[in-house]
Amino acid sequence: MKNRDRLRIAVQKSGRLAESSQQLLAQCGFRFRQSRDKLFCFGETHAVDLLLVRDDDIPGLIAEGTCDLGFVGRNVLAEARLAEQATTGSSELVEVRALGFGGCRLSIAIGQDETWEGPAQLAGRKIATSYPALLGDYLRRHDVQADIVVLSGSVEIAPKLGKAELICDLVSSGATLLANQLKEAAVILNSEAVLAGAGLDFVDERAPVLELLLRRMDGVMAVRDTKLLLMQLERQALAQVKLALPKNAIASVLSSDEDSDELCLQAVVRSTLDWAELESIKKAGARNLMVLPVERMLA
Ligand code: PRT
Ligand code: ZN
Repeated sequence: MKNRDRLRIAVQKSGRLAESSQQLLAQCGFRFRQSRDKLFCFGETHAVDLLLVRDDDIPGLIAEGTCDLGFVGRNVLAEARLAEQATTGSSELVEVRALGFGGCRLSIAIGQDETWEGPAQLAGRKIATSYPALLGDYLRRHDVQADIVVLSGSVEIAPKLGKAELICDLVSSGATLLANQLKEAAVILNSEAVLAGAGLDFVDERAPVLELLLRRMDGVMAVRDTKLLLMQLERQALAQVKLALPKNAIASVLSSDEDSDELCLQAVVRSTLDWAELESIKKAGARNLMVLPVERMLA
């Protein structure tokens, strides 16, 4: 492994993952200055630089050592990993963290009139996809032989064009399938954006920066759905109010005057809170309930 004093991360230049990836880095306290050609971002706050590229190039850049890490869909990473394993016998590409955005599924879709009875139904049929390694792996695992037609884009119109009978493509809302008279039959892979890497046991200056990045990312992700609940209540209502809080809430009583009957209660809640839940807390005796977003947490 080449020694380097700055960590280099590949990020999608534009597309579905671009904004959320950069936003996550900003939430971690990393600031960058973009080069004039907009392909490189120099880290101003830490020894971390970004390379802005097409998402399909990210696993290759990591595998060859040009970048140490990358923000990429699990679908792209898993496909590249399987393809590398098929050609070289192994792959060092790994998923370091799941990032909780860019969620979608890689699924097999069939005609709307067809009934799905299981993978055996795929035998001998033509399936169009941009993910031949993942589809091939699925077919092998189910002991089914089918004809994979590799397309780089517009997979959903392949059946209409007569290029294939079925498709295996990314689905999120399902609207694209519906518009093309197709329906989701089987999920091959549940995907989201991930932090990808390879051989991350650095012995140079990248080691402490990587540790800092991961620690801060974990901190940001841990509080993503966390809310801080503040409320006032009378001491005698405390037990009832605590019972009305969500099960995972961590509650503490804030009171400047130990003898006072008027208390302030704070609760850290690791889930979203809907109106009905707030109303039942109020009914139990809480007043002036406030729900505040939590930006950071250092455990
Ligand atoms: O230019 P570059 O090569 O970098 O970008 P790209 O066009 O190849 O990728 P991009 O930006 O479209 O997607 C990047 C990543 O976002 C994917 O690899 C997935 O991990 C993730 N993602 C999440 C999706 C979707 N949701 C998604 N819905 N990627 C693609 N789609 C497409 C899908 O291919 C289909 O055409 O959206 C359509 C289906 O959407 P629904 O909502 O109609 O089901
Ligand atoms: Zn792409």
